[in-house]
Amino acid sequence: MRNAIADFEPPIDADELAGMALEEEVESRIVIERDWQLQCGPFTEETFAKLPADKWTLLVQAVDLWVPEVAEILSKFDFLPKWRMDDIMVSYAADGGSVGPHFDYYDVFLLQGAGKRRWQIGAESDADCPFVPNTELKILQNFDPVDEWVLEPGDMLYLPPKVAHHGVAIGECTTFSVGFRAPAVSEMLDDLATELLSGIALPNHLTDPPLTPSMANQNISAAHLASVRKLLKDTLDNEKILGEWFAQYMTMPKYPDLVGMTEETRKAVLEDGTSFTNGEKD
Ligand SMILES: [Mn+2]
Repeated sequence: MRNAIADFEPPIDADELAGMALEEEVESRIVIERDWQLQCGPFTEETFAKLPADKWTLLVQAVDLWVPEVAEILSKFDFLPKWRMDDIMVSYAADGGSVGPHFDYYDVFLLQGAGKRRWQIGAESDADCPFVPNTELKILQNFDPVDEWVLEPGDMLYLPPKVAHHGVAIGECTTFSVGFRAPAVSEMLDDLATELLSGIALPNHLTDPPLTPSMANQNISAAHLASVRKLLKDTLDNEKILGEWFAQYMTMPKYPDLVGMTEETRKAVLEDGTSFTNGEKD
């Protein structure tokens, strides 16, 4: 989207971003292309003094929670439910800086701040794609660009989940990444189970399918699996349990321990009018 935000003036610059990365409460990372090194903040002045001249990136998570002018950008996304949004990550890249070709599991709007960045996109990818060895970063070993755009201040690229992408700074630049929440099913089931254990009485337990004498010596049969599946499905089919858990889950603050400092507020309302704030029923 060319000129998604006309006359966009980035509400935070590289120096301010680097300043944030010195703070203990702020989640930040530096990626250096040489050997694809990943360093995690908080950083010191010395960290920045030792960086190479080019090809590195500083990424600061949830800048919207610390800088009201950055949070203001979220008002441009009011065509989407607020509880779907995760945070605005702001990155600064030195000339040629990138975090390597990769894919994410979440939707993201990439809003160009200062300077220019060339974005290339590739095929839809998943965890089975080969990654570059010897780095913690999940960088795609094979990346074949199928399209590319050079983004200038105020331009925006929307990326659906799993689309391989590679953004390389042309000169110094900053990028504002408006990312969605996309929890994995394992994370959701873990949280749902914890929620169920902590309160709601569920009188349902596993029972047998109709048994026959021969089943005593059988392996786990499809009929047994069907019983398990039905029990789990019946639990998920409970609209109240699922709805209230989900609303709590999606309104959990990104940094629960810092709510007093960041004033992070996440809200969602169910169709029956029950409202939730920061993981609690109002
Ligand atoms: Mn990405």
